[in-house]
Amino acid sequence: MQIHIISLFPQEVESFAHIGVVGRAIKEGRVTLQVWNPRDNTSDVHATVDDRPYGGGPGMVMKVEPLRKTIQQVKEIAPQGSPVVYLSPAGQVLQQKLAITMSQSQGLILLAGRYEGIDERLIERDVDMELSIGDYVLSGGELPALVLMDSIVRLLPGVLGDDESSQQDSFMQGILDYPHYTRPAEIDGQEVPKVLMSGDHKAIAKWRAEQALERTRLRRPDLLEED
Ligand code: 4GN
Repeated sequence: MQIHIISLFPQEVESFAHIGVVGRAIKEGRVTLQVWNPRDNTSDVHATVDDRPYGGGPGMVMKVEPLRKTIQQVKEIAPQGSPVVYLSPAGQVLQQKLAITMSQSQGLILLAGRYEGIDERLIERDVDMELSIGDYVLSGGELPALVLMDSIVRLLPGVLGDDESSQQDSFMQGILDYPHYTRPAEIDGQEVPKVLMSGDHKAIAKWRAEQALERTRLRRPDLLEED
């Protein structure tokens, strides 16, 4: 999969991208990451990427032209049909099933905004999908782009080994994960549930399924409602 991230802070993206599971997937060539700076597509001496909002108000707005030129550049090398995704609190909220769908794509073009936002005409003409990672506001779209990338890359074939398989993850079954324990068997009077030490694999699977369902019922009953 080709992932392209358009950002005014390419070092922020690079500094988080080459760590852990995602970093390994890039190193192994299962994913390519290219980061593009719209400032490289300016022609004035000040390399202007933002301007004051029409109608007044605080802050600055990202200009259309440097972003549009950058998107066109990326589209020249990205696979046909790679969607342009703008990370924004006003977008559709990311869920596991959307990450699964997006993991089928050959390429993704992620647009990370800054300041008060992007000129709406760029969004209308050049963006395929507006996506949010949750109901809160951040100072830039870089972290949301990295969150989206992580949620997708870990689903790609071969990225996770058998023992870290995403099939076992919380949400892949549509419910929360069961609780996990490792050695020692007792810490300050807190014991590991006995069934996990029994060696009875059927009983362990049953206990874990019950725990997962019960904590979903208590913490996230909304996940158990059918849509
Ligand atoms: C996305 C972007 C939160 C999200 C963002 C989110 C940068 N904050 N919930 N901040 O996915 C205006 C310009 C705010 C870009 C945007």
